[in-house]
Amino acid sequence: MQQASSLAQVAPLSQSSAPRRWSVDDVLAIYDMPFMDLIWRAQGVHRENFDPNAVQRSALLSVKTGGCSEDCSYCSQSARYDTDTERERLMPLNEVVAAAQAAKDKGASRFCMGAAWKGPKDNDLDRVLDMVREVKALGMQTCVTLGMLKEGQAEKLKDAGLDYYNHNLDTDKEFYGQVIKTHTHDDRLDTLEQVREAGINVCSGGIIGMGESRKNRAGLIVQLANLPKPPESVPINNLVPIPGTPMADNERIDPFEFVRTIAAARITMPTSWVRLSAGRQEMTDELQALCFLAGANSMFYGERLLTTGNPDVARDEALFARLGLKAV
Ligand code: SAM
Ligand code: DTB
Ligand code: SF4
Repeated sequence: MQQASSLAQVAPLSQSSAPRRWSVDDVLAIYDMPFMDLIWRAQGVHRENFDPNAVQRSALLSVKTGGCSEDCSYCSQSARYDTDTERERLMPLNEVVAAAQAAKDKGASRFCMGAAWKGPKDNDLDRVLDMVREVKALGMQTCVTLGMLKEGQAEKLKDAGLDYYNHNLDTDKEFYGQVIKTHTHDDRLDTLEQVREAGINVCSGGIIGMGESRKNRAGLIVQLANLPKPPESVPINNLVPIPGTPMADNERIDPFEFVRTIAAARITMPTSWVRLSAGRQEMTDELQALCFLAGANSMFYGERLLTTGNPDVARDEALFARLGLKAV
């Protein structure tokens, strides 16, 4: 691996107030920094913009599981792969509200509801709008991830009180076609634009460990950071290999490469919340601490992600106590 011999070789932070545009080479130079220099720089950017000891916690609930028409190669919920995930209908409103209340009681500040759809049909969206209204009424921030939106749907979500819409670019434009063939990277960008125009906060990130190159990872970071306005929230997922999917036997990525990706997101998107997302269950507490040091300041909280596990609340509470972190 080629390493930058001094900090001076890496593009300096922009002094002007205009958002800076990053090139893939800029971000590759960040990735190439000696690890200690990289962490130092990322932590510096982090401290200029955030309380370094505060971590935001979102709970996740799959409100409609499995049977998805799309072919995303990493996903347990695609109808095209023979996985252990059972198909389920859209959950009743009262069960969703009860789950949100339980998450709030355990200390989550945001409730994120996910649906295995290419995109919502209008009558399904109406039911999700009720969920957003009721979860909001509990005093929680609301987030949904429903796939691609048609015109007018983002406005309806905004009117219902939605705070965040999650829609990941997943990987860079170049690698995207090797992961997903049923829709395009541009389709994802279209939905992000609709969400932005409706005045909803954008949550968009990607997955590391799908067989992409470092250049692809840098490309993803550049595409997120160079959006007209960077996402307010940037989830960085470590692939959870799902038996039955084409990525079931993917080689695990070097944990330091994952930390470098977090640092690259922090440096290029200084005011965004960077979320240490899927894959946390398999990480040691020490690796998670390194991710926080590299600028991650948000996480999924509660024992389940959508269809896979997440560290239980007791483990996370102990981690917060050991590191002196506070939840926001
Ligand atoms: N269907 C909607 C969509 O694709 O936008 C929402 C749900 S989808 C499961 C949400 C995100 O979860 C994906 O974009 C992907 O980034 C992440 N994800 C899904 N399966 C994953 C896995 N096995 N490992 C890591 N991240 C995963
Ligand atoms: C995101 O970036 N990660 C979350 C959330 N947004 C919706 C989903 C992770 C899913 C991990 C695999 C699963 O549980 O099915
Ligand atoms: Fe469907 Fe979303 Fe899974 Fe793709 S990631 S198969 S769109 S649920």
